[in-house]
Amino acid sequence: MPYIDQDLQNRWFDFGGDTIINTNRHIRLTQDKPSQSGWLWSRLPMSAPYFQIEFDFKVEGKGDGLVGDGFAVWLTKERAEPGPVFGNRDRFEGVGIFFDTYANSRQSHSFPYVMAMVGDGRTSYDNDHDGLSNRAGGCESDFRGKDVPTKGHITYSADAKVLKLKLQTKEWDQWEECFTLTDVTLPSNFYLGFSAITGEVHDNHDIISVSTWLLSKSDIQVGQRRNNTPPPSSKSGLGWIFKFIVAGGVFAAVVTVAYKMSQKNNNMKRF
Ligand SMILES: [Ca+2]
Repeated sequence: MPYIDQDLQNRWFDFGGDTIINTNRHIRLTQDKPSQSGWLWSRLPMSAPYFQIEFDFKVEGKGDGLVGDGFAVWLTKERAEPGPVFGNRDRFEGVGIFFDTYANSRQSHSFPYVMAMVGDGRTSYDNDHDGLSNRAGGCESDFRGKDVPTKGHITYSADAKVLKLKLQTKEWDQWEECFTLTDVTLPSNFYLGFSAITGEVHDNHDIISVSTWLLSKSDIQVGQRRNNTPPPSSKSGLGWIFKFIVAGGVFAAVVTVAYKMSQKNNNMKRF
C-alpha cells in the first residue's frame, strides 16, 4: 500500500483488465460480479535460483452457494496476456498455481481446491475438469471469506528443483503445507503474476500484499530442516525486486482509483 504513485502506476508491477486499486486496502482483480477478468504482473523478469514469495489474498463475495471462478499465481515466461485460464493465457511455460473455487465437474476433492500445473508452453489447462489431468500437486483449502488474513508462501530451489506452497487459512502464523513439487525447472527468466476471472458465478478476488526474498542456498536448507519459513536475512533480499508492506487501514478516507488500461490493453480486454 498504497500500491501506486502519483502517476497511478506502480514501479514494479503492471496491472490491467478489470483490476481496481483501492489504495488503502487491496488490488481487486475481479469484483463480485459476472464476467470480470483482471491481472497483476511484475514488470521485470526474475532469475533467482533460490527465492521465497509471500502473498496476502482475500476471496469473498455475497454468494453462499455457487461462487467462482478463482484466481491464479503465475511464475511464467510470459506475462500480461489475458486469457481463459483464471484470466490468463493458456499454454503457458512455467508454473501456474490455481485457487479454484468453482467445480466445473465432479471431483474427488472438495472446493475450494488449490493446485499447481507445470506448463510446457504446449499443454492446455483442462478447464472442464478443473485441471485434473494437469495436476502436479494440490490440496483442499477453505480460504474463502475468512477472518484471519489468508496467505500463500512459495519457496523454490533451482538446485533441488523443488517448489513448495504453504498456506495460512486458519490461524495467524499457522502454516500448512499444500504441496511440494519435485523436478520443477522454472524458465530461466520468469515473471510473477496474479490473475482472476469470474463468469456466471463470481467473487471478489483481492491481492493485499506481495513480498519476495532472494534466498541463499543455506537459507533454503535451514528452512527445510526446520520445516519452517526461512527467515529473510538482511543480506539476501534487498534490491532484488520489490516489496509491498501492509500498512493497516488507518486512513478514514478511502481513495479508490480505477486503473485505466492503455489503449492496447483495452483492445485485449475481451477475449
Ligand atoms: Ca474450476
